[in-house]
Amino acid sequence: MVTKKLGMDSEAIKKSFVNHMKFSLGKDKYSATEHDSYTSMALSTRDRLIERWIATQQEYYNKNAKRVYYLSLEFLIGRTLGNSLVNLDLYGSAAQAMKELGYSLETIREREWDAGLGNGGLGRLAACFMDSLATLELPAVGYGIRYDYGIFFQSIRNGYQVETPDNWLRLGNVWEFPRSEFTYIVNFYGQSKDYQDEKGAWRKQWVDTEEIVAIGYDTPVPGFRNNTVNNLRLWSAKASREFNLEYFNDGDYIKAVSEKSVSENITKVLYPNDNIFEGKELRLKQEYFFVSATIQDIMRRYQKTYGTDFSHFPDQIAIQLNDTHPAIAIAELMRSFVDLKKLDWDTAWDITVKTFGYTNHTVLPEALERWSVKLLGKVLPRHLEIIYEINRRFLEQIAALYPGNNQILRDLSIIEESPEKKVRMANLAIVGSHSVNGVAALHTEILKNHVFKDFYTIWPERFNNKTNGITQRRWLKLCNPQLSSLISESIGDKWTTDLFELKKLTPFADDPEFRKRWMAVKKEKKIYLAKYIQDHNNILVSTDSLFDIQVKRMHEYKRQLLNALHVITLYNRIRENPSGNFVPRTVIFAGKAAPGYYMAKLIIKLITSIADVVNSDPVVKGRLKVLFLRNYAVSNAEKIIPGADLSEQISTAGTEASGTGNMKFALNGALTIGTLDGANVEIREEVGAENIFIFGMTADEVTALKQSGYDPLYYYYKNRELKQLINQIRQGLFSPDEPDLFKPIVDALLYHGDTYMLLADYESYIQCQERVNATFLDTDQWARMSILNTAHMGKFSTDRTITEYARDIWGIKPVPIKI
Ligand code: D6G
Repeated sequence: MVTKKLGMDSEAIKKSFVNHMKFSLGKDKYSATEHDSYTSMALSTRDRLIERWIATQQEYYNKNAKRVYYLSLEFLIGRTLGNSLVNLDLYGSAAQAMKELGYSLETIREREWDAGLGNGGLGRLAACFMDSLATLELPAVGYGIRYDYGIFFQSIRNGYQVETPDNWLRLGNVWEFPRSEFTYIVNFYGQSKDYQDEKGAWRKQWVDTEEIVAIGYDTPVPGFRNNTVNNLRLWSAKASREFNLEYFNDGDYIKAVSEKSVSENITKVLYPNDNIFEGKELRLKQEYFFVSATIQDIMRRYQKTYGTDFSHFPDQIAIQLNDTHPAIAIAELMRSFVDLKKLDWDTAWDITVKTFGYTNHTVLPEALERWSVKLLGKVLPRHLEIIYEINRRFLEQIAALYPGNNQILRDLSIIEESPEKKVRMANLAIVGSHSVNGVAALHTEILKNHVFKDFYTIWPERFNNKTNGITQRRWLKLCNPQLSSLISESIGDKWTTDLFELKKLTPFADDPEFRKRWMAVKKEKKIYLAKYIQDHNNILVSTDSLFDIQVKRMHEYKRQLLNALHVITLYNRIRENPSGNFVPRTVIFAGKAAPGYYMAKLIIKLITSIADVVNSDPVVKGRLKVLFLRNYAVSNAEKIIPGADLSEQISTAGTEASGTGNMKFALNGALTIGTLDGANVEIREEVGAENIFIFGMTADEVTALKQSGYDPLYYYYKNRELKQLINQIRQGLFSPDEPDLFKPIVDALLYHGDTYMLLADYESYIQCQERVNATFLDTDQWARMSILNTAHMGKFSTDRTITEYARDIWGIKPVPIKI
């Protein structure tokens, strides 16, 4: 029997919707809740994904195509309904269908809870990559963890961040399919033992382990306007049946069953750290758990075709490590080949290195994963042995290259000797991969010339740059339909799959009529954002003011504090000259702080305290407003970013690997104020220095100043306004009930070395903000710059990024899907 393809018109969608309401949910118009309407709409959309999904997966087997496996501990997906509708080209008919049934698609979409399975940029990048892989018809599978609890929900109480758990699955998740047939046993603890195999050879065996079962949950990921639907497979932990037999035998049934939940804890919660390494045992278990299940799954798929002939492995399989979080996969693949498949070490190692690629995401020393040898040896004893063997062979090579040079051996070694023995996961990842890439040009240069300098000297061919990107389907078409329509009306809609098309907007910057329409759309998005702020944060803002926005994770290196210092400067200036002319500003912050990151949380409190003082001062009324929006997430980013006039990208040069928020803002026509850090450097190259506000030290100047002895007090005494505002913080102007509250912040700046050099960049930042004000007053000029920013964002599509990965690192080709 041949089933017919499901209809894509509004009539067909109405039918699906009504059917799902009745037969999938068992509801009628009397009992249906808003969430039921969301679910019915989502299921109707899902039906249309499934046909393409099955066809895609079949075709990959038929064509025996090489696939890339993208291993990431985070996939920050956000909502899926709107995105699926856009990619299926179904949004219009779905909206129509809902209208005819008396619903609003926009309202329905608001019912969907974000899949917050990530912290920030790294996780969102993985989600954008999945979108581009499918759009480019590339055979890919994403592998990760299905956390029961994603990134915490942030509320603000008394100005402080308060975390509550994000039980995102409580109402179910229509987008996932549990695949109980893809279950694997994952082992932990135990010991490594020698034994003689049937041929008399001595081998290693990992025994006396604790077993946990991994179950795969599949989520379809559609490409844009094609038939490709790739697979995202996320693992969930289940206790194995045998696990507590001993207790059963002892008759302690209750203990056996309750211990079950302990092993299921592995996939319970996402670690809420962004750019901070916390060497916790449970985290190590998460990393190994998902890696082990993934490698077994990849092996199963490979062996379906090739059995025990592993010679085709690197021609069939590319594995990309999204940071070092999955880097234990290198040892696991070696274990699988050598211990389980009985390959000799050299053959196994050759395949392994050809298979893996490693993406580095940060140069911050506190973010680099260094597992204690003791812990790794306890949890994964056999892997520790393998890592030692990899290291032994590697250092032998190095010693031959650099006879007598112990320093280089110490620097390159996978094992750090003192003060405590640690496994450097980045070193393991580099040694075990044929490709190492940074995520922006500047970042890759820093890797080559500083962080991994010696590795670069011995293996220059391994290093390459892949500047990050964003998917324009979510970050323009879906989140800003108004600007999308204006653009498509003017230059057609090819930009949806070829972002370089946007450069056709360039001549429109000189068209006064177009500029007017452009700014009218901007205004509409500001009004929409203002309404969101009013509804969710209960604050009224003026849409005539300059919307100055910094939204991202809270981290000292990102320097939200520098932005706050600018706010105080503006406040003081208005207070000192109440009748002066000031460009009205609304300064908007949002972002989560890691729950254990004391300084980041104190900075949130400082910002909310400044907001309390500024927003209630009648002198500044109508000229300055400050707000901290709670719970920054993908779904509200889609509302916040299109409403921005100014995008704050002000990290200390040399600290932010790339940034992707910077790209999202510029794509939506915001102007950037930023340092020459991460991808800002390339954004400036693309939009032209005259269309971006750059300030502060370069990465080289930062290094030089650090080396020559940086003295923050020098800047404090030199700049009157800076001194004044630091004194105000110190004296409790923003914390009258607790004057010493922000002393740790002042101390960090003045007496503990001001690690991120805010004081050195302060003056240049303030002057740059003055240029922003002057430009904002010239509406025509601002509009021109805004259009030119959007026009020159072509490079920053993940379509470009992924094309480069596929060509340079993975060696994979598109597989078009016909149905
Ligand atoms: C998805 C869709 C399903 C397909 C499966 C393939 O769940 O139709 O059978 O992927 O999984 P693998 O065989 O590639 O693991």
